[in-house]
Amino acid sequence: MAQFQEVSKQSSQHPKPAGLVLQYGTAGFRTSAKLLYHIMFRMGLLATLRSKKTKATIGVMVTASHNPEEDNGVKLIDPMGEMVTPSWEGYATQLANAEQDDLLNVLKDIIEKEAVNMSQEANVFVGKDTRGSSASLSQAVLDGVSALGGHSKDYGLVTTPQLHYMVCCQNTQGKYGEATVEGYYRKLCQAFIQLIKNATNCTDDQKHLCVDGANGIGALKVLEMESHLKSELQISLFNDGSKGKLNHQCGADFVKVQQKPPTGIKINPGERCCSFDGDADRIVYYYTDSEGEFHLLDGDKIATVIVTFLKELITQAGLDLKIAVVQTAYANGSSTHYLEDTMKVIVRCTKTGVKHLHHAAQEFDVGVYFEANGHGTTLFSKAAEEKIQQLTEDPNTNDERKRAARLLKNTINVINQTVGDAISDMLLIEAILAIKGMTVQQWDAIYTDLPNRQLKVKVSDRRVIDTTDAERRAVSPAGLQEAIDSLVKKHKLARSFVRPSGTEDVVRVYAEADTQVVISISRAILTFSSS
Ligand code: G16
Repeated sequence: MAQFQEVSKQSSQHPKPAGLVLQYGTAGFRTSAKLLYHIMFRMGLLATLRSKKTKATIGVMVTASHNPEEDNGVKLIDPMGEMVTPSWEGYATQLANAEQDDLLNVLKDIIEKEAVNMSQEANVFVGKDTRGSSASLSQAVLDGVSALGGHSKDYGLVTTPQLHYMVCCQNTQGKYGEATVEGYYRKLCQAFIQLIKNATNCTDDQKHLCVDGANGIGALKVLEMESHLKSELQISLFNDGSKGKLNHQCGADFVKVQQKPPTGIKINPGERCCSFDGDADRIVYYYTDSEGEFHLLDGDKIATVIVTFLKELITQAGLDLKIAVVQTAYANGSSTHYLEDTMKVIVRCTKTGVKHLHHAAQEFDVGVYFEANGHGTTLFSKAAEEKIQQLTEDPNTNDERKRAARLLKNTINVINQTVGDAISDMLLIEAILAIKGMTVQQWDAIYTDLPNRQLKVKVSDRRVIDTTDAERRAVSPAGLQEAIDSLVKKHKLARSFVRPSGTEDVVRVYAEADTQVVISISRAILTFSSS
């Protein structure tokens, strides 16, 4: 077959370093950029097969998100804009690790197992972040697509969630929106402007936000979007990439893990600020008080304010919709208690990785999912969207119910339901705070976080750690969980766990308790883990 000859020829230009083994991790492949050329070419091949199989457009995003500038990576996007299905993650790993002379066999094996019709057309959307290596790596993806005779559309520099959005728009024949970056801004900003009309007495302070762009793609895209906001949100942009290094001492991951403001930002006491990560799929908020103390409003607080807003509107609209919040083991214990005991909403816990949270959230009429690190969004079932739409059109509905339904409709339109999206989340939170007339301090005061720490430990092989119970307990190596339990039981409200990262070559250690003693727990575990 001519296509296979082309694959053979082109793959020799993107050779695999012999012996290199990589896994499709939490969000795709991720490692030092120089080791990724063969992976990119092969993911171009795989995306083409997936497109033929699903008869739909597939997305390939070249990014290493929160990782340092020297790394890169790739995320595969399925037809509805969600992360690629787990069985194809397995194929991705097989294809990535096939030695050069075995590549065609592995490829043919996937074609056979999935009964892929090779004469079916294939379409792949490709995007990239601002890393120096992204241009040549995304070219390798495009080469892979063309080697198997697929069509590609190169969106160039886009945020990861923008590419997810484009894929969904394309495969819904425009029902979800227009598959262009301009179309994305128009849809989100029009909905934001409609929402903000419900904010009476909105002061200039309320309309102002400091944004840390992590020196990445999110900064470029915020600038691009600004004119669509018609001054309803005034953004002071920091870490815009003009001088600083990507994710270095800035961005959502730095702020969340270090629990301090990024460098490169000038914050006045009380001022509302947020940080994006390197591909703008995560966001965290923060402020400093008059004493200079730093206050972080992470993914848990974001989920809480969103679910509060939605629950109020759903009640006002008189709708019977099942709402849930999906979290991971990293969720602060105070947030889970508040959501379950005070808000009385269903809370689910899944493994780390938005793909897991996304699927859990799909089981509800309204599923708000957020990782503590600020990665998340809200999903509405088709039935919920239809009920809301009907209510906006119902001539027999009273004004209060209609207003609530309209607010819900615009809320749905400001949200990117395909994946966590820093820009969309930012617009939603800004609208909620403005409508509720809520300051960042009032939002922060909804509940008080338990003191917590997250550390990274370098070990020779992180895969020796295996976990269960949504990563809350370690099953190997022997003795590790017992060591954690004996430390945890000495402290009030204490909780701790370890898990291997799926994006970095480290083990993550998390601990929380009612006092700063968590630091000693996490240090002790750190000592155990690295020995
Ligand atoms: C990715 C995933 C997130 C996950 C994070 C860290 O985020 O999309 O769901 O929380 O990695 O994962 P891990 O702890 O396994 O390293 P991003 O923003 O880096 O793509």
